Amino acid sequence: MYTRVNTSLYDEKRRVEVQPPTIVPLAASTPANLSASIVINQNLNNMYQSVVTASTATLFMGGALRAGEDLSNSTVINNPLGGSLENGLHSAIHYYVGDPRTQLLQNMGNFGTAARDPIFYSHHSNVDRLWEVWRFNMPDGERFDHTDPDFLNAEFVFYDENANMVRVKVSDALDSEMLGVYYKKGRSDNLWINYSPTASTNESAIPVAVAAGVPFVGEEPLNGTITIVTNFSAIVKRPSEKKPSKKLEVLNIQGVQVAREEFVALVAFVNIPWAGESTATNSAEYLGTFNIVPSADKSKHLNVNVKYEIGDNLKRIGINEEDEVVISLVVTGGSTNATLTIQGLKIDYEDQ
Ligand SMILES: [Cu+2]
Repeated sequence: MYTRVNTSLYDEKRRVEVQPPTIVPLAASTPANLSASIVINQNLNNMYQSVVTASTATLFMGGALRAGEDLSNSTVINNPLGGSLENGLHSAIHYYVGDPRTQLLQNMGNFGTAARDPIFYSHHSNVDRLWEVWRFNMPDGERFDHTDPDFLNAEFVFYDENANMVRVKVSDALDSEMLGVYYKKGRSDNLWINYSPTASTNESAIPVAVAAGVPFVGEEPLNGTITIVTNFSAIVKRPSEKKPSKKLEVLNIQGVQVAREEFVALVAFVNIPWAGESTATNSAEYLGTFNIVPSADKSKHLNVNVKYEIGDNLKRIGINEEDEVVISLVVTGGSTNATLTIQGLKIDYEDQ
């Protein structure tokens, strides 16, 4: 219904290549010539990794918003900005709907213009719906939002339908029924909720990585910043003690810095030292994607931590006792000017 020209739902500034019946890929690295069934499998795994295994509020939503933080220019290093829902799924749709014939992927591919496209409102309703599915419809039971009072009491100012200014707190928006919104769980949700990614490798890639000279990288501060142009692999230590049953094993890509001048995606894999732009994202080695959508304000610049649960991935590959794993980061999506740097890599146990 959004494609009918001369209707109020139409916007000419959209990517031509992903008009129906083409299926939008959720990974920016997806080559254009893949068959629909491969794109569907990659999308199902993307959904699985971004919603099902991202079981904590921090992994799924990002860190709790605190008073005074400028979200579009965050330098709060220990507070991940956005989680898998926002940086992965949500931003992928912004990127793919935005029109590459325009300078800043207008309209949807740029946060300064996204709401000019009517599809924005359906997209954001679906993002809100996925939050609800994450809260109440996951196989491991109910999940919980941040309880930090600084987050719950953070306020935003809006105009209501009578053009009066109203203040809304985060805590006012947590119960969708209170907002008068009811979401039905779609039958197709079961496809990704129950998706079971198979591994493309079946043993630890550490010996291969060591032989190939893949470097060991520890947590920040390192001796220097690591610049990633296209792809980078590292051997990363796992915690030495056994994982307590109530904790999650989490990779923390520390201090990701990038200018927000153009779209760029950071794709993470485990146990594939040769991972590159064409590595498929439908297997258990895929951890997730951080999609950085450009900002019209050129002074904006990110400095954030990016976290992915990796315990489920390692279990599916069959890596249990190994002390180290190979982590690969692929920079893709943008033109070659984007410089992305990181400050360290750390694997830790985090509370569920
Ligand atoms: Cu959005």
